[in-house]
Amino acid sequence: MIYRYDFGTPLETGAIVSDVPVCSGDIRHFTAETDSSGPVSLTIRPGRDDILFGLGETLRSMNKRGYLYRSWNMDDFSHTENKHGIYASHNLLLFTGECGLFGVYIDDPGDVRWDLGYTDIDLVRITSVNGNFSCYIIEEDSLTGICRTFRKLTGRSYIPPPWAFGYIQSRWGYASSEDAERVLNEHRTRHIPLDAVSMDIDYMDRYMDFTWDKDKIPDLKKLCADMRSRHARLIPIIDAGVKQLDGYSVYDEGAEKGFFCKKADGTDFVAGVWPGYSCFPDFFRPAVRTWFGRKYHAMMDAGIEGFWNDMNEPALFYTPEKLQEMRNKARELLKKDAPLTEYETLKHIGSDLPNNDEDYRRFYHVLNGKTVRHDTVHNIYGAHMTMAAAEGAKSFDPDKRFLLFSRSSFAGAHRCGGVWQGDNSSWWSHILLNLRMMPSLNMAGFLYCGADLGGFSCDTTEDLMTRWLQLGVFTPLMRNHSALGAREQEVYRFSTWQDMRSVIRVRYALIPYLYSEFMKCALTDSMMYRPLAFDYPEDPLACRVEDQVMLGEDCMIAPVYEQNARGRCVYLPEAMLMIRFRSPEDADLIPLGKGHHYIDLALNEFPLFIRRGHIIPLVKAAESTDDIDTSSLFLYGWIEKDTSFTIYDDDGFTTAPDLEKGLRHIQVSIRDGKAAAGSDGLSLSTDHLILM
Ligand code: MIG
Repeated sequence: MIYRYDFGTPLETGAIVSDVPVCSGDIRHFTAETDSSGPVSLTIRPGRDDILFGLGETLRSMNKRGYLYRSWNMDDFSHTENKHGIYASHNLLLFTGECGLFGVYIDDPGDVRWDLGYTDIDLVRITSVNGNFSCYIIEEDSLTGICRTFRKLTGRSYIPPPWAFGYIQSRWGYASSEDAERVLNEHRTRHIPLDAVSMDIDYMDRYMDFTWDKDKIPDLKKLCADMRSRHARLIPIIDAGVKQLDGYSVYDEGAEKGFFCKKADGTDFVAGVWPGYSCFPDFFRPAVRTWFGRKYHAMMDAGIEGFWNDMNEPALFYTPEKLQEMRNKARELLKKDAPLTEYETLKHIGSDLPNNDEDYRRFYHVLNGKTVRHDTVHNIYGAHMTMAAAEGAKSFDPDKRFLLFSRSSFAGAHRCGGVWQGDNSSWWSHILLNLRMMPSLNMAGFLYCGADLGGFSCDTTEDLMTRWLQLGVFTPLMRNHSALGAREQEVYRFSTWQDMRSVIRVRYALIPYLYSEFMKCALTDSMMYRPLAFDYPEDPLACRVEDQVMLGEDCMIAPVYEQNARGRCVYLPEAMLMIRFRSPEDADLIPLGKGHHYIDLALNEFPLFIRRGHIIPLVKAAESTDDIDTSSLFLYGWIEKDTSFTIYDDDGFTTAPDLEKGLRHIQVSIRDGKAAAGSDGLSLSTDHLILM
């Protein structure tokens, strides 16, 4: 059941796709407090042990209890525990425990504060700073059910092409045809699987969107074709800001048509980002989205099939106004023989420049014909850039899937693309952060997601890279990305690259299964990654596990995330078969009972747990998704009686996938202590089934 309550004058966020009538009377579960100055708060006193899940892309634990979060999309490359939010706002929070079982979604495009027991451990206070929003209360009989209903409210998740499940190598600094080809060569000569190379901002001509530097990439079409012939693809980045430069067609057109965000005086708002002073497309207007979306066509014409959209919070390095203020203040300080404290002040003036709240109040959008100031709709900007890109893909070829992932997002963008988790660091704690964010992103509908494997900022280490890849095997987006200046971390740079290759090869052996699970989840509004509490709500130990996650219908994952650990403790909420992988061809099968286990895991080993009674198929590893042979399946599982399982497959192309048509049911029967499986046109190996 969904209940909707409106406060103030709600603004259209683009998140909601179904009509829910507005309820009158008191809001369920919460007490609403309105403040004449604008803010509206919803409060509730959950039981001390009640658990809160959700908030999508936020830091800290899966159980969000006990901290203060803020929905305010922010370009922040330091993902430390003291932060209240990062690039995205996913305003869905689930409650389970004495206070009941329900979800609350705050459809507010502006600043929202989530005091989840920070001020008072027993009090939850959700505050909309502007007080204009719709609140949806979702009641179902399970956490999974609440998330499914949320998806009914906000629409089906984005479906990527199957090659998006391949391994992607990226680095800030890749700029040219030679860079892309070198990376591909290094992988192919060593037989390290690879499906795509992603290009960062340096490929562009002076950081201008939709251009490419002809000295670095003389023939994009040829580059794409050459890479395709070697079963790989190129994924360029596109930033939100458009360089303000006369003669640059994207700028000229946008300025002439009035498509950029404006200041109060009607002139275009400009801020400095990578290209220098830039203008920001007003993505909320359908005409602007159509225009910007079509700009992607030139690269699609050349053969590009995937893009990543960045800097769309939008990130602002500085505005001319703020810069002037800083100059004035600095001049003041430098005039006199200032004491040291004033130099401290000087330092702060500088660090105040980027992403400044005052700058976010300096420009306006047109949303549904109404002029709105940016800060009141800040959190839906990036989502609308994703929508523009998705519309562009659709107008280019309505029957083809493109890979799109974005840094900033809001509910609604999950229909149009995936997300990556932004600028993490090469820290061990960020493996865990990667893991914990997957289920909460899934709750909000973002199924296609993943983090920069190996870590973006800081220098990675060989063991960190290995352990992180071992988690990346199970994330839909499996991309190794790092920052300019950080240690180079392509797999082939390391002495143990063969072990890392084995990890990636396990990924390729699992791709048909992962794709199948992903598609089943997308087509049934389910979650591919879930906290254990979603599947074992009656098991109090399972409900508090923060370092293991359920994967699809059949599996659980538990990565190693500590340096020098040679294994870890794992809690099994039921009996499971552990596959301890060293490579697809070299793995131990160990049946384990419910309870706590210490699992020995050398650096080149990592586990996958399959629920007893379930079967998953693996295939022979390949060097690209093009080369995967899905006609021979190797079945893994621990079963005691005849068992069936289903896998989904399709042409990977259609934008209208049909679940029923794509499902294949496979029956495994046990006769005289031996398993036999049959299915038309498939060769099935039962050698890896444990029977007892
Ligand atoms: O200000 O394009 O999150 O992945 O490498 C940094 C350069 C801009 C931030 C992205 C990161 C990317 C980087 N970008």
